[in-house]
Amino acid sequence: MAKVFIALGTNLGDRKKNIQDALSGLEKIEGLVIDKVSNFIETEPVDCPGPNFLNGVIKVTTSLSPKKILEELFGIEKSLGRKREFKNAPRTIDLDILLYDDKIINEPHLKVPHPLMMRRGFVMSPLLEIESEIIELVEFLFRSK
Ligand code: PH2
Ligand code: MG
Ligand code: MG
Repeated sequence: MAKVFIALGTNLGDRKKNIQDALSGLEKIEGLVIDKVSNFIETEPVDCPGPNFLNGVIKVTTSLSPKKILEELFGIEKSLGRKREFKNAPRTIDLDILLYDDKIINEPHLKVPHPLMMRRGFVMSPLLEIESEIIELVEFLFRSK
């Protein structure tokens, strides 16, 4: 079973409902169990225009491959009506894989650990809230890249 951290972000529509809907979508994925859910924090948009976000992080245990998780996340984004009009356009929900065990993955549509995670307070703050010890792995992975 793999230990995976997923970031959630929303800045369009009813943000609290979007988070709830995304979490219930995640709960329904077969072969994936949610272990921890951070608080959701109000954050100002970083590197994009638009309204403020709600951001949080969850920890899951899963038997699914990184690719399969990515597909499932994409399906939930789609079911919540996400449109990709331009890069970093306001979104009902964005679901990003942050970490998948201690794997380093460098594929065109899948980069793990998430390349920008360490630079983003809206990711690191909820991540460290739920699992402060993970910082050592994160630093190790970024040194190894
Ligand atoms: N996501 C981005 C770009 N900028 N800013 C905040 N505050 N929260 C996000 O989730 C976010 C962002 C790209 O996915
Ligand atoms: Mg994304
Ligand atoms: Mg993102």
